[in-house]
Parts: sequence; structure tokens; C-alpha cells
Amino acid sequence: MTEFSLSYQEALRHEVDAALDAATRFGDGCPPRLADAIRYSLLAPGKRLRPLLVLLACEMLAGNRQHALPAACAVEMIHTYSLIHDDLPAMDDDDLRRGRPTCHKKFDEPTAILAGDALLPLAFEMIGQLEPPKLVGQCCRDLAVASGPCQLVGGQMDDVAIEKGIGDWRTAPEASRELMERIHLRKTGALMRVSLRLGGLIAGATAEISKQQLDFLDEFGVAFGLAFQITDDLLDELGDEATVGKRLRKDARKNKWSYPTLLGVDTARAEAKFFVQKSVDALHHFSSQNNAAYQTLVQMTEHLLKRQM
Ligand code: GRG
Repeated sequence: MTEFSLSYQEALRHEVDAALDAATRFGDGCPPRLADAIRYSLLAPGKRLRPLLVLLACEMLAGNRQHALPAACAVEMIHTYSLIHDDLPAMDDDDLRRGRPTCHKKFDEPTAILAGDALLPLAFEMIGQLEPPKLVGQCCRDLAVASGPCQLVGGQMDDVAIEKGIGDWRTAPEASRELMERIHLRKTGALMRVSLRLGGLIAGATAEISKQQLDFLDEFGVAFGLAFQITDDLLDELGDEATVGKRLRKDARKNKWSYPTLLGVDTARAEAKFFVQKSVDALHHFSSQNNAAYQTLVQMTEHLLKRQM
């Protein structure tokens, strides 16, 4: 990765962090403990991958990234709410996230549930700030679908239900790559895809963006989401807990389906390479842009294979 693109990525992260900070300086009405819990989890040192996808897609397509900042904050808010709730004892029951005690460990369960609850509408409040206002309806709908019952929440429901033997999944299904991928596409992929789409739609407010370009962004998002998930599973199996900042070896311990547990580490690595290449191929549709945002998206994608966190 070049010095140039690293400092560009860092600049974007700083912009996102400043906007997240500003958006969570609540006035009267928000109990201080709730505000503290929201800010503790949201401003914790995450990678800000999804906000970066929003800003980079927008800037790659000649949009103004300042216009996309509210949407970048919105996807990070949804992501953080999902992490807080996923860490709860009723779900994955984790005590470490982003290198710190999880929200319910630092505060308490009711506060963590409510911090997650609060981040969800806050995300849509951010979308309401998009300019020009004609963007709001479409972006609101797309983000709601991606984070809703058929995507993020649906993927999580199937994942949790299979692990815990709940409802339709009382009888454990045969381990199946198709079902595992269907879960990942919703639980992990949907928010990444919509991040890119929001960036594209926002660029379209000031630049000429075709439906085909939005489709290419989506093709990239699908492959990127799977590549990310496979490398996440490999990190769970092989990574260093202190560097990753969360508990590892959980998939094997809990007998959870993951690419390495289902296919073995070597095949999982090969699959990660395959989906990284597929992502880069989809990005090539934008190679005529060849700007810093395009180059950074390519580098971020290739970097998945070297992920340490
Ligand atoms: C509770 C509705 C609901 C959904 C939870 C986030 C999630 C869905 C599950 C977490 C389990 C997990 C490991 C999912 C795999 C991919 C993923 C979302 C990893 C965490 O994302 P990163 O690595 O995290 O981008 P940071 O902390 O860097 O933002």
C-alpha cells in the first residue's frame, strides 16, 4: 500500500470519526449513561470499513464525499448497533470487541440493548440530513431494506437459530456451503453492498451515474462481502486475539459453520483469493476513473488477503 493511499484512507477515517463524534453530542433528554454507552461503542477503534466504502464509491464516481458523510455515519451506526446486540449474552455472548470490554460488560445489559436500539433510528436521522433532500427517500428505503428482516436481521436470525437450535432450525440442518453463504450474504454482505450503493446514489446527485454503474458497484459489493467474510473466518481460526481485538477460535469451539471449519484452511484461503479477484474484476469496470478512490478500493480489496484485524 502506498504512503499516499494510506494517508488518504486515514484522512477519510478522521472525517468519519469527527462526524460520528459530532452526531452523538446529545442535548437534553438523552440520559448521560445512554449517551456514554452509545459513544463508547460507536467511537471505539473499528476499521470504519463500511463508511469508507460509502465515501470511496461516491468519490470514485466524481461525487463530493462531504455530501456522503451523513450516509457514512449511518452505516457505521447500524453496524455498531448490530455488534452491540450480537455481543449480548442472548446472542454470541462476547466480552471483547474492538479491543475493549463489550458494551454490556462495560455498562450493563439494559444499557447495551438501549444503546443499540438508539443507534438504529439515529442512523435514519443521519440519512434525513442528506442533501439534496430528494436523496433521502431512496437512501432511507435502501438502508432500511439492507438492515431489515430479509437482510442483516434475517441473516442473523438464521445464524443464531441454527447455532442454538431454535424454531425452524430445531433440527440442525446438514452443514451446507449454500446455506452458510446465504447467511453471510445477508448478515455481512448486505451492509457492505448498501454502503457502496449509497455512495453511488449520492454521487448521482451531482454527477451522471448510470444504472449499470450501480449494478457494477453491487457486483463488487457481493464479492467483497464474501471475501471479507472468508478472511474474517480465517482470522477467527488463525489470528491473534490482541491484534484482532475480539475473542477468537469461537467457530471451532462452538461447532459453528465457517469457511475453514467446512472447507479446511487451504481451500478457504483459495476461496478468499477467488472472491478478491472477482471483486477486483468488478472494480475494473471503473478503471477509466483511475482516481485515488478507485485505486484505494482496489488496494483495500487486495489487502483483505493480508488482514491481521
Ligand atoms: C444483531 C441484527 C444483528 C446482527 C449482527 C455484526 C453481526 C450481525 C454479527 C457479528 C458476527 C460476525 C463476526 C460477523 C462477521 C462479519 C462482521 C460483521 C465482522 C465485524 O466487522 P468489522 O471487522 O468490525 O468491520 P469493526 O470493529 O472493524 O468495525
